[in-house]
Amino acid sequence: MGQMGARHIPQARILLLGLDGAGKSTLLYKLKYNEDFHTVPTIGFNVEMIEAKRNRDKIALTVWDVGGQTKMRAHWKNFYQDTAGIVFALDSSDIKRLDEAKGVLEQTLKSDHLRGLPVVILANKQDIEGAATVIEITEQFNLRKSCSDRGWFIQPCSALTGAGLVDGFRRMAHLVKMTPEDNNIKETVKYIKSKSVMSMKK
Ligand code: G3D
Repeated sequence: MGQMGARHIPQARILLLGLDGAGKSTLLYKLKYNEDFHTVPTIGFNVEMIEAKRNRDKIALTVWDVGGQTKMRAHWKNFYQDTAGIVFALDSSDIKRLDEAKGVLEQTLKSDHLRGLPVVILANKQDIEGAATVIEITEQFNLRKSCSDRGWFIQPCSALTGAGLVDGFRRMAHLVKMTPEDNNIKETVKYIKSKSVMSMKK
């Protein structure tokens, strides 16, 4: 699909968040070359537009990976406005950092700008032996409680093999609420140009 086509379908901005090392860049890259999804490179290597089916309609998800290092997390809130959904990537194999990820997710979901927005948790790195399962993560993160005020889903996946990725983003396409004001790519470009923090991306 060309860029021209992408302009004519509704778009939703999705923030791809998670700790550093969770696999965000890898999964965006994998999606970009996945035949099940058409993606259109937009304005930077960490923003991808994914065309997804939502019932019979097509919608475009502009997926923003704004970096997970501690210094970048402080800037996540600059991207919250106009966000329609959150994809939170986890390194399910890094058991030692699961509590840190839980804390960061909880903190993120507390933001007023993100109130009620759907969240898809990608339990990434399932290809690694000993990775926490979605059942274990659901319990450890107390997701039923912490996400009780929004649509949510936890998807096992591997950014390395690609398994589960398309399903995760399809799930998000179904969960996002589309409104007439949904930002289009021009608005998105304008927005990011106004944000100097992009230069701080790792
Ligand atoms: P980030 O963008 O969230 O910081 P990256 O994370 O995409 O840079 O991934 C961090 C490391 O995890 C990379 O390894 C990457 O190859 C690896 N990785 C990402 N997803 C998976 C996965 O599903 N399975 C496995 N086994 N590894 C994964 P390096 O060695 O380059 O640091």
